[in-house]
Amino acid sequence: MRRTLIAGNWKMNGSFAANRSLLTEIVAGLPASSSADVLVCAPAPYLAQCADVLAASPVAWGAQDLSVHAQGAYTGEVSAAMLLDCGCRYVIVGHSERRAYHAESDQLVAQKALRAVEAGLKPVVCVGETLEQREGGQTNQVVGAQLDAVLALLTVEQLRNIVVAYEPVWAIGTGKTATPQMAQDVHAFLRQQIAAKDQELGVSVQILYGGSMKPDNAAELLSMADIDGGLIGGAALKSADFLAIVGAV
Ligand code: 3PY
Repeated sequence: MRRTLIAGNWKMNGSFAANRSLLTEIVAGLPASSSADVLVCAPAPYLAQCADVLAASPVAWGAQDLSVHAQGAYTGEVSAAMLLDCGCRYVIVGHSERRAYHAESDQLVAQKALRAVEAGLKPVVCVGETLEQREGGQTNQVVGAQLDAVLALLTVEQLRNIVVAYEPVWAIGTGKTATPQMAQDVHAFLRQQIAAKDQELGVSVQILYGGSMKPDNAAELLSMADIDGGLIGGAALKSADFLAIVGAV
């Protein structure tokens, strides 16, 4: 049975003071009997703070991106080894904001996913279509190609350590959410694609939904058969909202 993962993507938000309150409130408010795994993905300068505040808690922390290079003369980049040094277990790769604003291709995202698993990190591989692509009937083709690049580069053994996140671009930061059935249809398609690579992987890989998941739509989205959790944007910055989503599991 797949576990549910509720992951916060803080994006480029936070400060030492604000993070301390947010993290402390999340830890204090976690439902005692929750069956969900909880993760926060913080900006790189705050990962050591996450390690400090969360070390004795059940909340995991991770990064929002990593370098495709292992080390060396890559000014501004953060390596997988550095993320591990900060205690990260997960790293987001291929978020649509990186694909759109930093021209990350499907191939680069796949290489980053490979770099992450080789180092012992779990990549949360984001896929998603734009509004234009959805309206043009290209959703499966687009997310299929994004996922395929990862499925082609990683071995079945390595793929056991990935998480997939379906985030329709038109639902990110817009307040618009895919209906549970729209999301389920894409999740089922992605799962089929993973199963075509390896039947058992199709059963075991977690597929999260992202794109304006909020307390008032989380329970319905999370009740769908192939939705194994959420990658939460804005609502991850407010402890009450984030905890309400964890509580919806
Ligand atoms: C959002 O929900 O806005 C996200 O992009 C989560 O990654």
